[in-house]
Amino acid sequence: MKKFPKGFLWGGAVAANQYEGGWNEGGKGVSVSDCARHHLDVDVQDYAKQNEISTEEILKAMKSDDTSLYPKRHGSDGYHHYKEDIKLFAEMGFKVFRLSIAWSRIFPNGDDKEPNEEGLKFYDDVFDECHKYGIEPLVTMSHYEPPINLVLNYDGWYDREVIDMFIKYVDVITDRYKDKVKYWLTFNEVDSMIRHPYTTGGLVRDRFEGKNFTEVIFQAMHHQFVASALATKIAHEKNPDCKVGCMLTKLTYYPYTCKPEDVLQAQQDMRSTYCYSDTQVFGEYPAYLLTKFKNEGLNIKMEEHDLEIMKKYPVDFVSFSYYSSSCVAKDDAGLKKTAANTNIAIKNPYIPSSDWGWQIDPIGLRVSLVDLYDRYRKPLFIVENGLGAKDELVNGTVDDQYRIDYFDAHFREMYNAIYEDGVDLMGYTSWGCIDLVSESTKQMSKRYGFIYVDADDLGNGTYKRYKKKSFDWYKHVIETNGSCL
Ligand code: BGP
Repeated sequence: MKKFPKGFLWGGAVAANQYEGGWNEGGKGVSVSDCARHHLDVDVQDYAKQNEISTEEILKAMKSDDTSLYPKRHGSDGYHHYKEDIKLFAEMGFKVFRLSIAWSRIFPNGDDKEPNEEGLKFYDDVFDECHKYGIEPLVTMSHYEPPINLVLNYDGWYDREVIDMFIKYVDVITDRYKDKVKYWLTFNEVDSMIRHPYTTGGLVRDRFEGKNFTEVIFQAMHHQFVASALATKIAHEKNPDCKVGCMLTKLTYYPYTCKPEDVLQAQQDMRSTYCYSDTQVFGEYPAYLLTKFKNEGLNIKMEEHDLEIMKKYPVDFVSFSYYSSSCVAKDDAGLKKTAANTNIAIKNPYIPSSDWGWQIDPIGLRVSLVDLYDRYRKPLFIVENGLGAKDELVNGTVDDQYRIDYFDAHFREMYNAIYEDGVDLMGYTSWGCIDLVSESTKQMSKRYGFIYVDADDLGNGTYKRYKKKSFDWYKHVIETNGSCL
């Protein structure tokens, strides 16, 4: 195989709320994710339900010290291990490390007058550590981390005031790190407001009684679109050479059969996931979304300059997460559903599934890359992809050949997309390059990493790090810039 393009950014990704731990250290405030409860008793199929939370539950969580019930509070204990971890990433040859800044480390309550210097200093140290090894940080400004105060004393992202608070936070971080961070992402999986409004938007259903909750969700999303455009503007003002991207969940739908009704259904479902990135790339709402607002009677309040701001400051590149593809049919009664994060997905009989029922489809990654590039003609960045599996530590390592096979197949399709389809792909960061707490299950046992972290689902363990078999394999891929595949 030829090498991947010169300068291709190989690396890995984490998010503060799943990796850092140290939830109440260094002056950090409580975030929505710190209150997200362990759901040992809930099947992953009930993903949507897991993400519903009540005000009462939040108040209970705030008083609780039980980190086994709230395992994201431990994460992988990256707050105390980041130097060791970045050294391991450097050993693998990472060119880029994607992480998020926890908003509540910088502004513990979101509405504080002054930022928390200890939090700012923490990320200074993290970025310095990356640069020590020539690793470029790729920073998500918001990855399911609004301070809980914005939920309890405001209405989360439904509240227009939250835009100003977020912009103040963005102003502080883009100024402080202008010489250390070249790549920014505004909101992780901006479309996920639909699937988990609490973690994405700080929206708690029981606080909106009497209101149309779909309208609440789209209002909050509108505020994030405006905030994303303003964040792009500010980041460019602080450092004209920096690049700012949007980040979407790349859900790829195939029609279950060639029945025209199924084809239409798949097209409509694809459209309903693209419409959010369309807004951030083209700087305007697509006709599809405006029609939906009209047809469903959703009255989204927009201020005079909102649309102008969105148009003026679109993103520079398009990043996305890709885990699986799925099928849809017009009439899906009786068809087997997948365990993907959506209730419209039907099991595809031609492809295998992960331990969690997420269907594994490397060709779907190529399909996604081509679709996105043809649609946007902007550089693409795969910022999440990987296999969540039940790893077993034996004699200080994990024989995760299944993970190597997964990556190998996906990398080949990236190669094809670049060299056969002409896609401009900037880089690739595998999700959870070091084991961390899963977003959907809130469990450590759904592992993605090249590095094993000794901790269980209840947060017990030594938190010692161990290299898995895939560690050396990925190292070799990066060393040869993909030509060993
Ligand atoms: C994405 C999120 C990540 C991550 C990933 C894997 O949607 O951006 O935060 O968790 O999915 O999902 P899970 O952890 O549920 O396996």
